[in-house]
Amino acid sequence: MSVAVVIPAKDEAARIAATIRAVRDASGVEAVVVVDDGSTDDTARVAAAEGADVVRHTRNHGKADALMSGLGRLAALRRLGRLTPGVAVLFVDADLEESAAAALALVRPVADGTAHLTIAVLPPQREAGGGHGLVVRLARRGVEALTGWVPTQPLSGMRCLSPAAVTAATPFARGWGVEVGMTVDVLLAGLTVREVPCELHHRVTGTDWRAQLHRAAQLRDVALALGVRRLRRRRLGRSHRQGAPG
Ligand SMILES: Nc1nc2c(ncn2[C@@H]2O[C@H](COP(=O)(O)OP(=O)(O)O)[C@@H](O)[C@H]2O)c(=O)[nH]1
Ligand SMILES: [Mg+2]
Repeated sequence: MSVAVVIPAKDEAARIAATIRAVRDASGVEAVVVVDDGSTDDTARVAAAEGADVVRHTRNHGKADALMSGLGRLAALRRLGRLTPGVAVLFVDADLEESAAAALALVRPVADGTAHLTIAVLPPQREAGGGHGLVVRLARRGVEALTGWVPTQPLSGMRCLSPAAVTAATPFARGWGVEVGMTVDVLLAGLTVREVPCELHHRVTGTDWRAQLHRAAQLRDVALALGVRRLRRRRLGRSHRQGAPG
């Protein structure tokens, strides 16, 4: 049940150590890569001190690029013989702290071949807040319209992918569109997606201006990821019709 963990992180110095510790010593975890996406705090140093393999972006590129950089590092580790070819990849947010261990439940269905992509479904969170309901609804309806499948938590970032799912899902949709784009691309490639309840707890986005900015950026990136895929499908439909024998 081998897996390589990729953790995207921006200004998570206060939480990253606990998150890394929660996954690093679990059986089957061959690598923990933290992608520090232009943090202005100590995230990279703390992550390295916990034994993670740290990739640094000198400036902020967004979550999708961070995950792509993580996959790049895994490819390099594979070439160096430090990672078993064909291992599953587990994406884990940096703000889960001790609860991150629960994300390892995503690995088994991928490792035993019953799913190509597993997605964590989180329980109600301890802190009040959240409330990006608008983006969640847009994402859910968008995925349903394109694939027929209705995700419970379409923006959930904890995901385990088989090598085939990685191929189908890359290059990722930009920024915060990465999760929605990934779900659609993996399903449209004919691969199996499964949701798995996981006892995960993360920092809940509040309601201050920073949180509002986060939601606006999420809304933009999710809408873009869906729009691009709708356009692609339309173009594909057109070329099929043109190619069809008359
Ligand atoms: N790469 C990257 N990761 C980010 C950025 N902002 C947040 N993250 C990370 O992405 C994950 C999810 O972000 P978070 O703020 O918790 O969003 P939420 O869970 O949707 O409210 C966490 O691991 C963050 O550290 C960013 O600009 N770039
Ligand atoms: Mg979070």
